[in-house]
Amino acid sequence: MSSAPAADGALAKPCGLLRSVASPADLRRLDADQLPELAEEIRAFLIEQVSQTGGHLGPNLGVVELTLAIHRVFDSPRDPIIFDTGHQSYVHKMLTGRQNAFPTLRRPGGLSGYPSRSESEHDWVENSHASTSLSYAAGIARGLQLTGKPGTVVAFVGDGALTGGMAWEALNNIAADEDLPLVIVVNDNGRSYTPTVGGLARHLTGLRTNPRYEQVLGRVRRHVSRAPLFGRAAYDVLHGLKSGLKDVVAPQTMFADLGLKYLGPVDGHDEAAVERALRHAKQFGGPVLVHCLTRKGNGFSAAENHEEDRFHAVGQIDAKTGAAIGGPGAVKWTDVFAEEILKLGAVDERVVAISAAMIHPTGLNRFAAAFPERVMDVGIAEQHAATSAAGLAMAGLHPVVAVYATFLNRAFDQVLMDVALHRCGVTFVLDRAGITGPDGASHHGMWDMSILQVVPGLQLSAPRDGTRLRQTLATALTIDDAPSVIRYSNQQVPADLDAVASDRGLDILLRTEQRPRVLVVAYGEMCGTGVAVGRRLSDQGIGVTVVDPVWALPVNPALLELAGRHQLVISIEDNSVVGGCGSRLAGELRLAGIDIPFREFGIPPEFLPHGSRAELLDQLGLNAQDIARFAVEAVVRERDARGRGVDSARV
Ligand SMILES: Cc1ncc(C[n+]2csc(CCOP(=O)(O)OP(=O)(O)O)c2C)c(N)n1
Repeated sequence: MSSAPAADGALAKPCGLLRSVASPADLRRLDADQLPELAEEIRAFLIEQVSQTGGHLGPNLGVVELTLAIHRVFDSPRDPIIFDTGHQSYVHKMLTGRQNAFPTLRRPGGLSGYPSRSESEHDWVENSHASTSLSYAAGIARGLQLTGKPGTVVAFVGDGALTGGMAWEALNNIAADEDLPLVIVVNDNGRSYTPTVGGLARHLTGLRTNPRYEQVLGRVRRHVSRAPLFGRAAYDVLHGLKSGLKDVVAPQTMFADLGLKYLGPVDGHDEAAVERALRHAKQFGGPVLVHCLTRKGNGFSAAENHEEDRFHAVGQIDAKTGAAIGGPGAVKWTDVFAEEILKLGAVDERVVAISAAMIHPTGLNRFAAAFPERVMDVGIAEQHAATSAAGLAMAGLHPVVAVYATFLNRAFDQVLMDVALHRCGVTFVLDRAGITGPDGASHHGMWDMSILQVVPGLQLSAPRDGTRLRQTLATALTIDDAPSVIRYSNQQVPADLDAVASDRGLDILLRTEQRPRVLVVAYGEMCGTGVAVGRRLSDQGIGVTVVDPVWALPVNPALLELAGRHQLVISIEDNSVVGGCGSRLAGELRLAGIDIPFREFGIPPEFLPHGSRAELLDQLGLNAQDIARFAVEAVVRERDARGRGVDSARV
């Protein structure tokens, strides 16, 4: 594996103890009484750096002591540490030789905002879709056993990520394997973005808030730290004591009833206490769950007091006050949706909204404030969100499921079988579609239009501007016998782009006076690029029509007919070019016997790195200049061929 990216420009300058820690081995050499000072330096460093680059500040401030303890007790990378989601791995990065690269965090070519296998051998998993850590960890632990390798696997998982179905499937499986060398560290801060919801959250809160339990646990900890016992014996003492306590002070049977060994709750900001618990867990030799209580944003009052999300993710902020730098941002697609769903919901009581732990980021917060009883936060559970939406539709409501485009991948089968097969009127609103920017490969929303093509009856629109978003959302809420999908990016909403004509549901955005030769079909936000391509062609004397299909699915027969009147069709979308809207249209034309040269422009089927949307689109040639150049060359080639009496290019 290669090393961390070189920091271009300013290097972060860690000071004091932090400077002396370039690896977990350096950390282990420190005396225990030096650790509080180190923790303080780490927090100061995080605040200074992330306030400039933006990133997941609150989660990382909350896991400083946990991460220190894990790296002192376990021997990474021999003991693999798997971070669930991975947004809370900054401290781990700092302890594994990457402090200097922090000024490049989330910048093109710079340090990733998640673990990254190309950055460090200490990073095993870089998928930032939540709730996977226990499954990865179970697999690696079994793999170590089967291949006779030493090592204990650590799965580091938040209470939010524990609400996901995959986590429960893994727990069920792990509990059945008594010898699995696996320690599950639950980082319970009571929050996902907002407070974690559901029965599990209620159960954990019960443990967290029972003062008597905490007092007694203090005594348990002291007892255990003096106990001259190791491995299972030590665990049994601890567990025996706890079992005796639990019925008296706080019913804690859930994990134990599942068959999992449970240690906790431990104060996650008491490094020594966490270290002790982890050593016991490691010695036990089988799967143990260590329940640690932390505060998101700990040590930065602006974060600790931030009601909305404890600085889960910030842009640039003032490092002292936490105030956002730069005034209120421009209007984004999310803002338009937030306003419109509120309006539509006010006049239509059938409208209910479902969020998978992301009420604020998807813009459902205003609707939730106005109609609290009509909003369901189901936790990080996209699959359940989709199928429960089908249930709501069966009960006569019109659910709107608002998720990030990339996370809909999780719920593909539910959209297909539970919603579409049952002809349920559910609207899926996909935010962060297309290239999302600094969150990298697993966050780019470039798969949805491909996977949704195969869903029978599904209707999909990628609106090109705010007005079209309002219109298509209103239409979607009237579709009561099929899934409907609206998708848009995380960008500023572009200025309205009015049609010059409309044709049976198609919006014609540009039509030149010359005989139309080239048809540009543009989807969603790429309509702006489509019109720019059209202008360039027109400037070269090439007749062109630019069309926004408005509803990409089902394919409008009028679009096939329009295409048939041109000699070259170009499609532009910010989705994978494989199986996307362009490829679907090309297939439909072929099926209809309309034989026209067709070129799809979209994102190649690659995992794209982090970077700004504009830069990445440019690198991929998804800009007016490159697309227009292709079209002009194709037309010129055809003219030349015709001049030579050849009929091959046919453009
Ligand atoms: C499948 C999926 N859905 C949604 C998200 C968006 N998301 C990122 S972090 C997060 C909350 C995580 O909460 P928790 O695991 O408790 O970690 P914390 O941030 O509180 O440390 C969510 C919902 C995601 N990463 N993956």
